[in-house]
Amino acid sequence: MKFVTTIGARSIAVLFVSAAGLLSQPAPGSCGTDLTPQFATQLGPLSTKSGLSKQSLLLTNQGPITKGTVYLAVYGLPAGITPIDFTWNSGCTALPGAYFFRIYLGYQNQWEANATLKVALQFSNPDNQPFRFSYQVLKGDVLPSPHAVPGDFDGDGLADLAVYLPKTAMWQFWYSKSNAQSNVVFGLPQQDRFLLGDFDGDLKADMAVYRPSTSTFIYRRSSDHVDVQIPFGTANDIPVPGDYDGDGYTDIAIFRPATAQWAILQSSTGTIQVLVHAPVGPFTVVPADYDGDGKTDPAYYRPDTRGFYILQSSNQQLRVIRNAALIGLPFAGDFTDTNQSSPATYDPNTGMVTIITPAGDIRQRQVNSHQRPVCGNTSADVGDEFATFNAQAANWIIHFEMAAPVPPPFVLSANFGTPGESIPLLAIPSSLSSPLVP
Ligand SMILES: [Ca+2]
Ligand SMILES: [Ca+2]
Ligand SMILES: [Ca+2]
Ligand SMILES: [Ca+2]
Repeated sequence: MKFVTTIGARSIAVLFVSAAGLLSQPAPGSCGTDLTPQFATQLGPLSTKSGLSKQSLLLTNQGPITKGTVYLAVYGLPAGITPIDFTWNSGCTALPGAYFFRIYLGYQNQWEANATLKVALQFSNPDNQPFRFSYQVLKGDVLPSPHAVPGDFDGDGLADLAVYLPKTAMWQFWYSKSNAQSNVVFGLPQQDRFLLGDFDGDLKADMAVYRPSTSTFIYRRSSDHVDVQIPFGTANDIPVPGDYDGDGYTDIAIFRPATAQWAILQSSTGTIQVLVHAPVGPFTVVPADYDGDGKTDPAYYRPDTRGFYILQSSNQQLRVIRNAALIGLPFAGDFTDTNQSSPATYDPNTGMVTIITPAGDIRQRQVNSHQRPVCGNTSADVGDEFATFNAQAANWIIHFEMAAPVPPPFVLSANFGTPGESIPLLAIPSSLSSPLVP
């Protein structure tokens, strides 16, 4: 991404980015269930040119329909050969040195019987040496699923600068991968509220809105550009999409304040899960993955107690994080590069940002007051950055390394959006369509 103005050395790093944001680590020791005997494999020829090797595999499912994330584990590579675009390095002991490639199974996340999929592999091969490798087809039932980086519409692992114009339902994008910009109208002007999510699980954000008049979720699948409408819930529900079942596909979900119910349409099963997580008094919903298990946790913030109330998906226990400094607009982001969200607030009156790290440490930054807060992963590291958006000027200021005890001077400034009309897509907390409920 090329920014209009750059301040500080970090701008160089931003121009050389990778899909590092997609990396996550599997649980040690677990490699998933071996499905290799179920699949017939046809290996394409290995071609090497200028230090880059390519080989394709055709995998045919000779068994029953397989639902859920499937990986190709590649191992036994000679020294000097490194796969490109893999999902993660192996942390499993059964396949030492294995690289995992996620096989995208479409918006339904299933592999039909007798269906064939092609997996195209690329390797860095500086010496142009001939080589072979071993592989396994693995069901990812004990592995975490990769997730799209929120706000990453072109799938390069970095959030794109993007805004929504409520007056015209116009979406404006500045893609980090190509540096191109585009405008798309999606939704109904003045009515629909934009949402964030990757509903078809292709690791690209989808344009999505919630239509309060009909309680309908509408999204455009980035994988095939088909629009999907799903009525869910009733009037006065708050849309809270997230990946609550952890399969890498965003789930349609609502929070119903009257009954304290979180109703989640689980993408992995198609069934509705209802959780009760009750706020008392004024609150804002702030679902995120606070315990780092790859599943969104229902959560809310209470300004009266300055606390985050998190229903942890890993153990179904309530965790309360309170701190007198948690004042203003609540949000959550992975500021410690641990795939774990930290509770945070931005006080529009003072410009103070407060973060409580997973270790319980407090981090504070003084930034501009009276801005729209934004949070997303715009740089090549794993975690999120905090940014402010000036609506009048359509100016972004991105602050790096929020988790460091001492703030380093890494700041980027960019002008993007339509001055006076834009809401940044990663805006907090309007991305959840959740104004403070008195
Ligand atoms: Ca991107
Ligand atoms: Ca998508
Ligand atoms: Ca899901
Ligand atoms: Ca979680």
